[in-house]
Amino acid sequence: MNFTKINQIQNAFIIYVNIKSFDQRNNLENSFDEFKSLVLSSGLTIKEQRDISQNTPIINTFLSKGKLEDLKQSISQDEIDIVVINHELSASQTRNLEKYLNKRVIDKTELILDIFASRASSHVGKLQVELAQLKHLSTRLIRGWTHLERQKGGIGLRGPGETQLETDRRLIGKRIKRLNQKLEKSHKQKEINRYFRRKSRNKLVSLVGYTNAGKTTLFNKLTESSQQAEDKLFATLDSVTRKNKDPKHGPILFSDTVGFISDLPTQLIESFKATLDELKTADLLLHVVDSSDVDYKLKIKKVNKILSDIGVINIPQIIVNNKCDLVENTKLDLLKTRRKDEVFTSAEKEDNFSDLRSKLNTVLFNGIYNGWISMENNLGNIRSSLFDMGCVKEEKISSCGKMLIKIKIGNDELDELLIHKGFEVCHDEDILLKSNKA
Ligand SMILES: Nc1nc2c(ncn2[C@@H]2O[C@H](COP(=O)(O)OP(=O)(O)OP(=O)(O)O)[C@@H](O)[C@H]2O)c(=O)[nH]1
Ligand SMILES: [Mg+2]
Repeated sequence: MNFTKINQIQNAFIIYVNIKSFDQRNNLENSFDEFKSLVLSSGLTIKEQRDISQNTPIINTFLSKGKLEDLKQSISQDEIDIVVINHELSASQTRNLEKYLNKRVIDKTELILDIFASRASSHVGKLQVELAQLKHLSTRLIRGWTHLERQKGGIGLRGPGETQLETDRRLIGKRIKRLNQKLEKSHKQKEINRYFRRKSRNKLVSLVGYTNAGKTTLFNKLTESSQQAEDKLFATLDSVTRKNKDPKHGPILFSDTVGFISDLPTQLIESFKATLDELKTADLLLHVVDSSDVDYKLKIKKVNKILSDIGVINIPQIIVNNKCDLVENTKLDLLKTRRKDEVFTSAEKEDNFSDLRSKLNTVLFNGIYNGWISMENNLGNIRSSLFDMGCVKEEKISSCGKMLIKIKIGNDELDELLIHKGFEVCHDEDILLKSNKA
């Protein structure tokens, strides 16, 4: 199904509305800037902008009559192609505003959906975005339908326009069903991948955080990957999982995910459910924060709220204060003394990665054992799983024919293996003795 792309239209008049009756504590200090970044990310040019304040939203038009009148005078009919508002509008509010201003009007939801549509590159990503767009569209059609039905006096008086609406609704319903079926298949594949991961005993660490915090930059450094990291909102849409490349870590898989934003459209959350569901299976979340951002505290709360809304609860989290290279040293020192559990880094400059590594190893593995073990020969299956986990560093045979293996493994995992009869920890001196005799 084709959607009209808003970035084909060039000049935007953007309206930032501060509604005083809304909880002001929930308002980001830089929310006007964030709104402008969103508009620019969609490909539009900001021709004019208005920052207005209003006590409450008006049911029919969202904006008050006085404000609307003022806007109508300001919007140049020749230069402006589209009007963008930083709130979610109902279908009828959009329609009424369009009629009044004689311009196409889009709200924040439509703007974000469009950015997602332009960024989606994988097959699954594209399906998920189309599903979100259709769900959004279907709520509008339903509202449009009831509106017309009421106007014309109900059943029996349906005109040709209404029949078209009915057809549209049926086609949309059919397409939504089909998309859900296709996505179901890819969910199954994900479940299989999860099963094999658990079997391989690799730990899964998911990078989460507000959009543009630096998740992909950190992910690339940890896994020696080259995913696209950009100074753009929603640069990443598809989650990617790769093995850690640093020998100082235990067996870990890192997963880069889509960034969050305040008021993420519910249709998107629903459609990206499978991708987001993966977060529930993570052993640890690295919550990446842009520490140079004035709103970082509120953004941490917003990310945690979305995580709890999608059921990602009780998963250990390490806050990674990123972009520390942009923070003043005295401020940074103060923060570091106050928040000892958190990591302070610059993903770009690879600052302080040793602290990140040691915290990861402590949380995931209760520290790391790096040394020799000995095993009876009947424990060949444990030997092969140690190889599968990538834990084995060296291997020898002892004088009495036992397997001697140098491993690097989490202490928790080691404790589990020590339950097996014939599996023992050896000291380096024992190894020299035992293997010298061999
Ligand atoms: N100065 C500085 N810039 C950084 C750092 N880490 C990331 N950046 C920049 O911040 C911008 C966003 O980085 P990304 O890694 O794409 O951010 P993200 O969290 O993956 O963003 P989304 O995928 O949109 O959610 C890019 O321009 C990076 O170069 C850092 O430590 N210091
Ligand atoms: Mg990213």
